[in-house]
Amino acid sequence: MTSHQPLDADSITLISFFLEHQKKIPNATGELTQLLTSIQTAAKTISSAVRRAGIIKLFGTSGTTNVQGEEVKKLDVLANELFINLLKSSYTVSIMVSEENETVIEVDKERQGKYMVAFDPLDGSSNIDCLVSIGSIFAIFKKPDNSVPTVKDALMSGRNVVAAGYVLYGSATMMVISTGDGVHGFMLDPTIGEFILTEHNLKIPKRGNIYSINEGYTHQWDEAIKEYVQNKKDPSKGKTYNARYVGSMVADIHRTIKYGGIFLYPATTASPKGKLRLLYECVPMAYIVSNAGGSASNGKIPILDIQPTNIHERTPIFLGSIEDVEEIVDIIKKQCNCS
Ligand code: AHM
Ligand code: MG
Repeated sequence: MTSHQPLDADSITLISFFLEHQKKIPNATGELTQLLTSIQTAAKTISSAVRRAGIIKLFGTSGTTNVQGEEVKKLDVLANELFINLLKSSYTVSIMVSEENETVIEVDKERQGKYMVAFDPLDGSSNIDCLVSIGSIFAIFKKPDNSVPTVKDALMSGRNVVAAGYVLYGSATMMVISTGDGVHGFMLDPTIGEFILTEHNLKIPKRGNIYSINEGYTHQWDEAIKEYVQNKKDPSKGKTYNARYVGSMVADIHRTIKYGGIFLYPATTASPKGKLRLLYECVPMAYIVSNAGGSASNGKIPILDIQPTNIHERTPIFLGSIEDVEEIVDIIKKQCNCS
């Protein structure tokens, strides 16, 4: 097949896929499909900016720091503005939470809809300038009622997610989405600017042979994490695992879904609650991985059961193949004598 070969006439685009899904839901209004259309426009635009960043002078820092005290990159700013503006003009969202904004973002009354969206517009910023994969992550929640949106509406647990997904700007751009009915991957065909269904009903292997963690922090881990990672390198403790760590959550999770294994970002002495944020990094990934047959835990309870108390709350996370996650959770429970 050459790059100029036309698509199969029966290719399914992301929007046609969700229109079909919407048809199956009685009383569906089409608002969710409208919202996903806006997210895919943001994703296409960010993908184009990422691919051309070196040429159009989008590498480097914007000169500011965000609420987390992290240096903000020019691409972070662009991606954030795209998400916010496109979601506002979708007329489906009342309130948003972004990694880049200290407080919740409210939509003007006349443009409000029934959804709350939490997103990390561009995750893995430290990988931007060296051309390593980066991504966008989002979770969509339904507001419980039509009341004026408040910060409380943004503090929903993962059990209230109606759809979540991520976009990987890797060797190709891929959007992976779940609305609770399987996990599906759509690859961006740059020749026509459409996301095409290429991975229907992704399933994560029950066990893998890859562990993914920043081992530079070994000295900062609890004993349970040290024991688990040590076991994966010790042939006397069973089959040894391969180590893979991109340092971009979206890339590390996408590989974990495709090949199996485990991704770990535990508490460290420097970050006692872990680094990754619950609402817009951990919950969407936990939702996707759980819907693909894997699991995600903070070491004690499922990530999806955590009730947030702060929009930028962090949590330790262990996520991936069901048996691999069970193994680390058992070691954590054994070491803390919790049941
Ligand atoms: P960011 O939101 O500032 O980009 O940071 C999140 C990223 C994740 O993509 C990745 O899993 C993690 O930070 C890597 O952190 P570390 O460099 O501590 O291993
Ligand atoms: Mg992030």
